[in-house]
Amino acid sequence: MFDEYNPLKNKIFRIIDNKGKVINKKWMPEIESKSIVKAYKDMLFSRTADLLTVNYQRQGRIFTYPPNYGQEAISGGVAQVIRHDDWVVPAFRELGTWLSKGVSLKEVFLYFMGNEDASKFENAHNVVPISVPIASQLIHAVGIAYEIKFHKKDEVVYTFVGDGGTSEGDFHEAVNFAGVWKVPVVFIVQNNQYGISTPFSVQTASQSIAIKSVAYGVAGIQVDGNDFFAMYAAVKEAHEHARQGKGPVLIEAVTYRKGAHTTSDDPSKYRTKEEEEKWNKTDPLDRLKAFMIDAKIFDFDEEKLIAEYKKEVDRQFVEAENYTPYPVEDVFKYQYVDMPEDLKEQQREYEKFLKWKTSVVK
Ligand SMILES: Cc1ncc(C[n+]2csc(CCOP(=O)(O)OP(=O)(O)O)c2C)c(N)n1
Ligand SMILES: [Mg+2]
Repeated sequence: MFDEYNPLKNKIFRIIDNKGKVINKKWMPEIESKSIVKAYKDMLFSRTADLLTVNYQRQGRIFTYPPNYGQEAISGGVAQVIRHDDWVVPAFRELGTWLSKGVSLKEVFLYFMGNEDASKFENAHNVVPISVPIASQLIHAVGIAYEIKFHKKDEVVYTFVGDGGTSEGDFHEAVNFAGVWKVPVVFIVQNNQYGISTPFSVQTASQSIAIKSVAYGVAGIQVDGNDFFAMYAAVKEAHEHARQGKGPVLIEAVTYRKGAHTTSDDPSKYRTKEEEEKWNKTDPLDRLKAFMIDAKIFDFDEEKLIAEYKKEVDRQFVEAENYTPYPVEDVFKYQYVDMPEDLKEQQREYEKFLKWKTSVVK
């Protein structure tokens, strides 16, 4: 696959078209109908949770949240392949992947409510905390993969970054050394066309992100990230490549961020309705659903399912809301053994602000 789709050929790996028709039989993965249905339902759950979280934020019940809306097939593909002992080294827009590894929605909510307890991801095995400093996580991923290789373990590291993140030095350092050391790491670049308001057209002069893998001597592929089957097939191939000691793989998953960058952002300021409509035709859930209808395996009441999912999401959200609030000093106390004066001052100011807030917001 990595020869046929060598990024120098500038060819995107795709299996179904926008209407869900198989256009690339050769690479269609073998997958049972019930697994396809499950994958669709998982993606639908993730989308339901995501859309509801934006509503909670608008109700003032959670802080800033980065929606995954439109990017679900990427996690959907990873979820088919990733094993219990494999690692997830995420950025901050990996909802589906977290859920597939056993992170609870409640923990995700707590994190975006600012509660550090949630970062432990207690029931998830080998998932490291969310990383907001762009691309910094990639270095950690390569370090973990180095340890795996050193101790000859059968584990693969999955790490995620956005298109914007590929312009950070950390991205290049990470891919370079992953290549030199031939460590088992799969880099998944979620190219959702924007880094906040910066369009992909000004992110790089390279013909793709995938092609950057060539310079580092690493296998790479550009995949239609809104095509569940293509993502699944590419991730599976990357997984085997990494496990067999052939070194890292860089997957550029081409997708579109249908929502805002975060709930603090308004994309109507920097992109057009026409552009959004064009990408709407590539929606990952619509395409998979069209495939399932054709294959006569779409046999459930979707509206009813969404209603059930909403209840479950709400239940976990209320649990997070009722979780013991974190002590204010937690925000300040972990950086230094002895807190410097300016940090003490910040803490005092923050406490004063909170007092004021509770006096005006009843
Ligand atoms: C080192 C660093 N610089 C700047 C920021 C502010 N910031 C947060 S998200 C973001 C854009 C990220 O874009 P991209 O990598 O494409 O990921 P996406 O948000 O689209 O998933 C920026 C600049 C940050 N978090 N970290
Ligand atoms: Mg982006």
